[in-house]
Amino acid sequence: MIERLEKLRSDTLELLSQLRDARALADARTRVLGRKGELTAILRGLKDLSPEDRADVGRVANLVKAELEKKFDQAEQALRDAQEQKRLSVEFVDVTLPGRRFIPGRSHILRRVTDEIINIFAGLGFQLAEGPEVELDYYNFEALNIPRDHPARDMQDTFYFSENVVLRTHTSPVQIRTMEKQQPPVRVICPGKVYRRDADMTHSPMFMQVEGLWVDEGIAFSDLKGILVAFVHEYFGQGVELRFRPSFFPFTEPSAEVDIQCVICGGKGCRTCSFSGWLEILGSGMVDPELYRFVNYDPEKYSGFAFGLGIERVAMLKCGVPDIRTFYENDLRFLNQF
Ligand code: 2NM
Repeated sequence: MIERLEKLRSDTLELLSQLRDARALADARTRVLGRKGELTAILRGLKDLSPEDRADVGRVANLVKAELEKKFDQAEQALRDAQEQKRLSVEFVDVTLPGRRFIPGRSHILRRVTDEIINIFAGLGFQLAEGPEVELDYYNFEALNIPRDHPARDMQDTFYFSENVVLRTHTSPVQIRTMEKQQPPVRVICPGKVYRRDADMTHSPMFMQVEGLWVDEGIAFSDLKGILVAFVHEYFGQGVELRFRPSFFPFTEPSAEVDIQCVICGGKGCRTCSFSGWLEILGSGMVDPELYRFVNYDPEKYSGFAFGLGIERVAMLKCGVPDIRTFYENDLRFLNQF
């Protein structure tokens, strides 16, 4: 028995001096010290020996077991140390390398133009109002005085989810919803994405609008003029002239389109303004009293004005961008110019 133990000890130590691999080491440990291992088998066999032999062999067996366990631990540790040394000799930190540059994000130019416009109207007492882009036909058309068979629907063809659910063609439905919820005074500014069946250099099937609405007792066309002049002077410059041209919208009467002196040539005439000196930037008008029926306002008591402008158009004019699609392509070489 003692000899068997001695042989197992020397064989195992010999094996340990050769093993260089963690897997082989773990396997060897199981073969010797595991539940079905050789040493474990010897220890189990102690019960068949005479009491004297059992004491001697048991003492030696326990010594061998303790020694081998310690040697396995050391061999495993040595292997881990060697691997760590190898890793450190291959991987190293070059403290002279420059750091990785952190490029902070920034707002998209359309976001910034929108914020600038909202801020100017906030300064004129307008509150921000927002609403759904997927809208009921009722809010997008019917309540804006555009019935199903009205020819004005042709110019605002849109994307239909069903007969009664559309992608909004303007943010006016937000204003209808606002008026539905509260009696005058109402003074709101409504920015957001809108959708139309349209696509060329200056039109996109999805674009952004800002619309404004002010309804109260005694609001007149002069108030509309005052507010829009204040806005244009603040946004495009104090000296910029405005021109109001009669126009038509189904939801306003009278209606006016607003031109400003060309920001590119200052009114002398250039390609951007088609050599007219003027740029069309806004639609506006006095809210048609017919609309007040839909929102339960008293048309004898209240009057108001509304206006709408396209964000992309304003951004294109301010930044000299010729093609609307470049706003949506997410090319940072383009966007970082502004
Ligand atoms: C425009 C032009 C003229 C407008 C009208 C309304 C509402 F909800 F009060 F009826 N919101 N926006 C309006 C009026 C919009 O955009 C060119």
